[in-house]
Parts: sequence; structure tokens; C-alpha cells
Amino acid sequence: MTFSEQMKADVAQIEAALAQYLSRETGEGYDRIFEAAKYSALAGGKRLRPVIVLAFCRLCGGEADKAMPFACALEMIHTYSLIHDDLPCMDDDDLRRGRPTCHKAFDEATAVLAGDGLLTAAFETAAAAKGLDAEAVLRCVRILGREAGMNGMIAGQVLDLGAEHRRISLDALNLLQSLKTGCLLRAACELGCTAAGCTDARTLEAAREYGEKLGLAFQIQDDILDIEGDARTLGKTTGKDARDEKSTFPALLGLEACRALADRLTGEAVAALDGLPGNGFLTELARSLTGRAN
Ligand code: GRG
Repeated sequence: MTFSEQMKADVAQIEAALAQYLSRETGEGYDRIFEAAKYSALAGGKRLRPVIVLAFCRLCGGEADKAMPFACALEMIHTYSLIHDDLPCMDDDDLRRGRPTCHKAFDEATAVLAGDGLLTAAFETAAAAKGLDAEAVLRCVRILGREAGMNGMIAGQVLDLGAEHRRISLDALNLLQSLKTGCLLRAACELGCTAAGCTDARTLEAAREYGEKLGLAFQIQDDILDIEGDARTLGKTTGKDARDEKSTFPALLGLEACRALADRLTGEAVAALDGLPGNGFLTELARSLTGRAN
């Protein structure tokens, strides 16, 4: 299978599994919360994080199917973070993934609850994974909690809110982004390996290194795309980020230096997997992200 065929097949399977995990009609008067969760979760994101979970599972010799609950759990957490990040009390955005944000399409309280519901459903989905030994499932649940939690993505969001309206140093920005964006990407790499039963410290470290470098390259590319604007603004932020002076990589380093840095980090992500057989898909994935248009 070529890279793009594999990507298409993975995304289709992830979307089908996500739809299944979130399909519940109770008829008891609270179906609206499922509608709101599905509205955001099935809105056609890139599915980068779950694709990475499946790819690392394959790289470590596992069956990708076994990693699907963790792939979907991670995408649920990612979607919850987007819903909450878009709220008026955070970034106050009107559009996400090309359509009205959850709180615009529904209402604020429903969006808060849809985010909460997705975060909770993620842990239920992960804990119910079948066909792996209980130790591996526990390790995966712990990875999800650690990387999404208060020493992980939430910490990144706290630093981000604290950095509004002021310049921060490059080191501070690196830390912020390594937490805010990097944590879920590192989680994706580690989850895939762990779902395959891998406990080899060197492989796990290489996977995390790939996630770390990819996360920073991805964020820098995201900042570049925000600046370049044009057609890519379709469905992206229109709120505080776009309006305010904010410390971003291009603001601190300039566009040209950012492009060079994103390329260097992509090379380092690829190099992290040197010597691991079957790294072709993840190599192409890293390279495709620096050239992406959304
Ligand atoms: C509110 C708990 C809480 C956390 C918020 C991750 C995050 C922290 C906020 C999301 C907003 C944002 C712009 C984060 C930077 C990372 C990033 C570029 C997210 C968008 O990820 P993509 O491009 O989105 O993978 P799709 O829609 O393709 O899934």
C-alpha cells in the first residue's frame, strides 16, 4: 500500500470506529449531548493523532485493530480540547474544522458538557479495549491521563492563557508548545507501541522523540499557516488568536527562520526512527506535515 492509500484506509477505519463508540440514542431526553459530541468529533479533522497510534502499533509488530480503542480515545480527548479551547472563556472562536464551533452550533453549556463527555468517554473506551493483556491496557490508560492532564496538555493551556497579551521567551514558548501540542502527539506514539505490547525502553524513547520533534514542527507549521492566511483560514480560528499580539514562533523568529526550523525538526523526527524497520509510513507522514496546507 502506498502512503496515501494507507492514510485513507486508516482515516476511514478511525472515523467508522469513532462513530460507533459515540453512537448511542437513549430516547431518554439527553440525546442532544451525543449529537453535540458527534457534531465535533465527526467533523472531519486530519485524524493525525489516531493515525500515528495505528502506525506505531504496526511498527512494533502489533495488529492495528488492537490499538483502535486508544486511537479513538486520543481523538476524543483532542476533540474535547478543541471544543473547550473554542469557548468564549478561552479563545472565543466561531469556526472549527470548517463549520461553526460547538458552542455556536449548540450553546455554551452543551459545548462544555460535550467536551466533558468526550474526555470521559475516552477513558471508558480505552479501559474497555479487548485482546491485550490488562497490564498493557493500564499502561495506555495511564499514558492518556498523564499526557492530557495537569502535567501535560492542560499545563500547556494554562501557560498559553498566561502568555496572552505579552511576549514570552523562546524557551518559554518551546515549553508551552511541547505541552499544549506535543503531549498528545507523544502520547500517540507511545500508545501505539504500548498497544503492540512493546516495553523496550529504547523503542519507546525513540517514539517519544519522534512525537516531540513532530509536535514542534507541526505547531511551527500551524503558526506559519496562520500567518500566510489565504484559503487555509477556512474553518480555522477567527477569535483571540487571530486578533491579538501573541508570542508565536514566527513572531519571535521570523517566517524564514521558522520554515528552516520546521524542516530541521522534521529531519530530527525522522532521524529518531532510524534503524527501526518499517518506519517508512511515519517518515512520510512527518515530511507531509511540513508541506501541509491546513
Ligand atoms: C482547553 C483543555 C484545553 C486544552 C486546549 C490543544 C489545545 C489545548 C487547544 C487546541 C487549540 C490549538 C490551536 C492547539 C494547538 C495544536 C493544534 C494545532 C491543534 C489543532 O490540531 P489539528 O490541526 O486539528 O490536528 P484537526 O482539526 O485536524 O484535528
